[in-house]
Amino acid sequence: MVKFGIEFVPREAHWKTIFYAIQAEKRGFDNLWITDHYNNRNVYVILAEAAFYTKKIVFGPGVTNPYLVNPVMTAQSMASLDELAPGRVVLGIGAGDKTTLAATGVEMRKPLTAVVETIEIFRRMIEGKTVSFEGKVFKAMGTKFNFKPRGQIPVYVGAQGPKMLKTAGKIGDGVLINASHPKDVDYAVGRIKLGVEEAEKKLTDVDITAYTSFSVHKKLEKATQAAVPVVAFIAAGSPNVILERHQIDVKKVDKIRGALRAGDFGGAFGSVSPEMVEAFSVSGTPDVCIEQINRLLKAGISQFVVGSPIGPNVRKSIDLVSKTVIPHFKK
Ligand code: F42
Repeated sequence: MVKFGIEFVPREAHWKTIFYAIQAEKRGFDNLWITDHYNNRNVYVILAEAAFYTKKIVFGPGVTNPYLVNPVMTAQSMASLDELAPGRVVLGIGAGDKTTLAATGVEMRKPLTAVVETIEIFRRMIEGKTVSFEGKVFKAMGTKFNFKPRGQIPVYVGAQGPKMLKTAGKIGDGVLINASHPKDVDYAVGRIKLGVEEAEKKLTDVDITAYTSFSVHKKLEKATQAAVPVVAFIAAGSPNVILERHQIDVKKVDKIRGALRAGDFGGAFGSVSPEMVEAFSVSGTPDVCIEQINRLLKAGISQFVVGSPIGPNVRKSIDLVSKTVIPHFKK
């Protein structure tokens, strides 16, 4: 049965995120993902609070990166979190968001290698081993915890590029695909499959997760309107190959890119077309969302993540998803 996850960007006060997390758990969500960017609230502070205020939801960073947080510190944070909520934590790790990383001046060197090495160090530390590791990006020279970690923690890899997707299939317990459209998920699953085969695993051994931009409201117009700002940023950040996959005019997206660079948000959002909303979000009435989720299920996902903006009113939209969308798939 498909799992439902929910993503929160902790740019709001901690108690608001936790309020929504409690609501999501009560309303039947299986997974809680908190994004990690230096310019929002700290992901582990929010997750620690979530550990105390929730009982069964599975949660973790979605996703942290190896550049701002060294692999041993990721292992330490996750092992500590696992003591607060035994067996309920999962690690989401990715290369890191280029734009926010650029602002810190930290160089994003060999992102694929960095993610692979992080997972290697992470897993060994979590198993309580003394880690001696000499990678191309990271080193661990006899690192070991002064406490006994509880043991294995599943690792989900945030991936978009062809190599990262394949690697995620090969070494990940799950993959977080940043996509909302079956065309993109189809492509991703094809790449993940290659990695799964290389590791002699089954596709069902990997939790294939669509990390979507989602917006639901009883009125279609209100749902899609709420998705527009997020879609503008996704379209602007999409490589041209993805725009071409959706037959979106690159010139129109260049206009959005220019407006965003100039700080003209009105102009940027005003240039978002219905095709862009279709390509880069799951948005609409509950029935429309159900239809779109069905298409993603056919493309091969096992977890659907309700991501930003969730809807014009987050609290009401969580309720609406829980009353209409989740029961459709979990009856
Ligand atoms: N990023 C954040 O910073 N915070 C978040 O909360 C967050 C959430 C999130 C959720 C789901 C998801 O899928 C992604 C998310 N991201 C988040 C973004 C994530 O951190 C990455 O930026 C995003 O997934 C894009 O990365 P990518 O998978 O496309 O990989 C990039 C870096 C890439 O270039 N991949 C190439 C590929 O083909 O997949 C591989 C490049 C390669 O092989 N490099 C070589 C190597 O060894 O690393 C080196 C080549 C050389 O230069 O020598």
